Amino acid sequence: MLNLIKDDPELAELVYNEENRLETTLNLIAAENHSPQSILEIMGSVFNTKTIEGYPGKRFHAGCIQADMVETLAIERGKKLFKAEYINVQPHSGTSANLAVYFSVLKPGDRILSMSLPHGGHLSHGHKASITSKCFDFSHYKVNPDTQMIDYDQVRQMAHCLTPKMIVAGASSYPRLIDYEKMSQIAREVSAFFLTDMAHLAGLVAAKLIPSPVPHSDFVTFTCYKTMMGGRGGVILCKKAFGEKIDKAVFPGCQGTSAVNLMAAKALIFNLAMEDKFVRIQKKTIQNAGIMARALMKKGYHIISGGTDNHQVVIDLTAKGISGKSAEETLESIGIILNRNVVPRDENIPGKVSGIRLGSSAVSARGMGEPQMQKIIELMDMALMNQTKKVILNQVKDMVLDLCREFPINGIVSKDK
Ligand code: DSN
Repeated sequence: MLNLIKDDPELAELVYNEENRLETTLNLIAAENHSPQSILEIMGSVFNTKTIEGYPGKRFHAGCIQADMVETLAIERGKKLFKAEYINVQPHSGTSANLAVYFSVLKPGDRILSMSLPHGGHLSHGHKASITSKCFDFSHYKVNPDTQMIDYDQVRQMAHCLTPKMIVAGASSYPRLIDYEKMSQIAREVSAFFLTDMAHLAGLVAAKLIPSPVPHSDFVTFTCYKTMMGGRGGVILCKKAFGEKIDKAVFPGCQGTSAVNLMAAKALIFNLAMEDKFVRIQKKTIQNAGIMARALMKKGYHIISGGTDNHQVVIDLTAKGISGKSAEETLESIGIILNRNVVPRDENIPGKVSGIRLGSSAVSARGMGEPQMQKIIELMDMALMNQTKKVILNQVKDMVLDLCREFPINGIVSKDK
């Protein structure tokens, strides 16, 4: 950071403060993780400079020898890791990846069936505020009101009634496994393409700890910075038959020049994901989420779907008389960082957010296990039950800080020495 300190001390200080914030707080944001230092290094490398358009061997600018090798490495490693027939590593984000998939085989206005956002879906699955809903005609399936899990009979019924051109599986707030085989069967029954967005789950799938959607899906999209522990950016996996269409939809269809530094970070995390250490962290991630869910239920919290099979725990706070926003704010004030989250009951009340979502990835990457998860839930509960009591909140904050100091972030997720 020596050059940054010279060129812009104000920004350098913000970087320093952010490092400090991460070290001194517990990160329970389900869409975040701590990346190896080498990921930060490659993202800030000279590959940031290179402008490229096209694909390896077919570029529109000179000087692409190394860039071609970087993209090829990411392609080869990604295909191997996920056992995919075809891969495109250029999307700038998960939303870009999803847009490219929609535009690769659909025409504007075509119908798509995906999961409703308050029930767990993602903005780019056709939420009214997203451009995706302006380009395509989305309908949304929901979770079963009793089990709060996907109701496959409802999905089938909607698919047969609406005959969508594409069905989307995948969610940003759904703590249960998805039956990809069943979803793909439903898609086949109505001759729809089948896309799975595994943005939240890619690391768990890469570690082979939960079922992979790859064998069952025409297209799979994901991002690399959540459970995957890598840098920013999206990826598309698909059947070989769609490869050419996907490539054209990404460039020049939805994007211009792609980010070589991000593709290099993708190549790097695909390599690290084949190591035992990555698998151990992902195992811990799933165990830790289960421990937190059970500890919360013991304390009387309503856990959406009654548990978790992945890295997420979603809590409906209505019965505790606390809003998602006030829980998020109280917890941030004592150093526990998570996000307020809509839950199924919020779907018809604009602006209402009754829940919070926890993720176990970052604390697991830090090396924490069962005793720390029990402690975190103890501290969370103490803070939420004493939201107006400054003295208690300060005591809890000190205990959070002690826990953070015991488990420093640096070096945790790099290769075993
Ligand atoms: N999809 C958003 C989330 O899950 O929080 C950001 O990745």
